[in-house]
Amino acid sequence: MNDILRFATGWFKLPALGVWLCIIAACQEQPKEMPQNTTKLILHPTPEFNADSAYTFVEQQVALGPRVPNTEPHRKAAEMFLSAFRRFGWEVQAQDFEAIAYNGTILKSRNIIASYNPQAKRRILLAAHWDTRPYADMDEDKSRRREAIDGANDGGSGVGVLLEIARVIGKQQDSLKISHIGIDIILFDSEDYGQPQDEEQVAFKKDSWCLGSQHWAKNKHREGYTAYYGILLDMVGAKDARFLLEGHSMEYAPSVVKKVWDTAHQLGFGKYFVYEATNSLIDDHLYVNQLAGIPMIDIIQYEKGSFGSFWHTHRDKMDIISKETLYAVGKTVLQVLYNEDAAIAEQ
Ligand code: AHN
Ligand code: ZN
Repeated sequence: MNDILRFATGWFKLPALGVWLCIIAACQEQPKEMPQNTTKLILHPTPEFNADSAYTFVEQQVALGPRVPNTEPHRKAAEMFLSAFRRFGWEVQAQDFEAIAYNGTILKSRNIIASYNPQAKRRILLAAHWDTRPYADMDEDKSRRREAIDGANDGGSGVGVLLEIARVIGKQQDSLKISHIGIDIILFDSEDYGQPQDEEQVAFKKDSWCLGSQHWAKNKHREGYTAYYGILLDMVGAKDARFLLEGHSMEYAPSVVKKVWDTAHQLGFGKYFVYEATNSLIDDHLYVNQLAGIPMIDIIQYEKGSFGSFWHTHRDKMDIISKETLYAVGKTVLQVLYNEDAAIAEQ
């Protein structure tokens, strides 16, 4: 009798776990309710975001070659970012560290941190990863899957938009000068060295992506650093990109998602910023949320399980980058920052 009971409960436990996993997966696919643009926002004046300039910043990165950790283009790119932020009048620092990749490779890594108004207490954090993938593991051509990709979109685009934001904010004087909030831009390194998707012999290693954000979240550049909230840009440059409501962003920072998407809609960028839920992703914002405790959202092209057909292939190069998309994202983020500065000025 006991044996039968044990057998019965044991038998029930296995499918029960499976059923739970399915429920969790199904829940993630369900659209989460979000009121669409019910709040009419005041759009405070901002300086112009120059899409040609943002595009040039992407081109300059790609021109160096793939920015894979432990390579010359990677070293050069870091120097280029440091001098660009300095030229734009931002305070800069490099956080150097050694990350250990999924396969044991030691990656000489650098998080690049630029600060505007470093003394201000109320801060907004913007971020993107700057390294590029050492593989094209999703490429159709199997013979080229172990060659590094250009990463114009994946790596280049987010950084291009953030450099342009830093440039225009840095050069303002008088009425368009941001003076109440502080802004930090972190370019995370070693995000894209995750385990290849076509490699089955290696055991799955948790947390093999996003090594730079994991390091920063555990070792902040300033003791006790925190921010009101953060916005991560990842793959924000492709033509006709659509940014959906990503699961972890909705879980940790729903009001920030609403603010950003409402702002985009009011600026006329509704075709890019779509009020539609998509599942939760492992990306730098996850570690900033979980380890650093700063609510951070992800603006990322991801829909129906896909980051775009060019993702992690050799087609991720300059010709998929659209100035219009860069503009929609850059102008939206700039508007959010200026609205935030005006809100604090009015207090
Ligand atoms: C994963 O593929 C697990 N996360 C997406 C993070 C990523 C890769 N962003 C750019 N490349
Ligand atoms: Zn990638």
